[in-house]
Amino acid sequence: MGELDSLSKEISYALRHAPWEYELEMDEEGWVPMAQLLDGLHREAKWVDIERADVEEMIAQSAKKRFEIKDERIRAFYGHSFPMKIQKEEKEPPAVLYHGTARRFVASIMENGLLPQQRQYVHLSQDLETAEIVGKRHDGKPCILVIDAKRAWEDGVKFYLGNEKVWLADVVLGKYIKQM
Ligand code: HQG
Repeated sequence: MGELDSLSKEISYALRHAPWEYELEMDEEGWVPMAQLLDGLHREAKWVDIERADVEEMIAQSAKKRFEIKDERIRAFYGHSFPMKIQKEEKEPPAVLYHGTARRFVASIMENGLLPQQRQYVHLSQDLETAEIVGKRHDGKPCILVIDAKRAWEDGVKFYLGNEKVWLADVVLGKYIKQM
């Protein structure tokens, strides 16, 4: 793993899973002061020289859009797992969304719906290619599920914006899901 990938993993861990380990004060939208994040990272020998410019370079080089910097603050777009639920912007979804998953999870998903599991939200993909990449993390031959987001939205299911390729939802029932 390259240095920038390693930095992305570390910051994902800090902003999505364990902000307290880095003494971060996070607001309800997941923002933390950049200076606090850098201070937290500097306590580890590996990251003692890390500067804002390195974080910016990591974000620019990454294939996935995981973080956002605005003025003096940084946040993760999605993926959070700690108990304090991050408030996401509610938005009308595209008519169809996708979810790539393991074949072994499909029966349970069709019966119980897509559940957030360890995370705060269910993660959905804007396009097939993204769903394929997400699914491959769980299964070499992932199953792609097609979500009738239009019907779910019309029925009052809430969707939230992650980044332009990742959408979030609380739970998606099996009646809105078809296997490709
Ligand atoms: C499955 C990565 C059984 C669900 C990715 C998934 C994404 C069920 C797994 C982001 C279920 C959770 C999130 C049910 C859901 N029964 N299994 N009822 N409901 N599942 O990793 O969506 O690289 O928490 O299908 O690219 O795979 O970290 O979620 O397989 O955008 O930036 O439970 O994380 O982004 O797995 O991935 P995950 P995900 P990063």
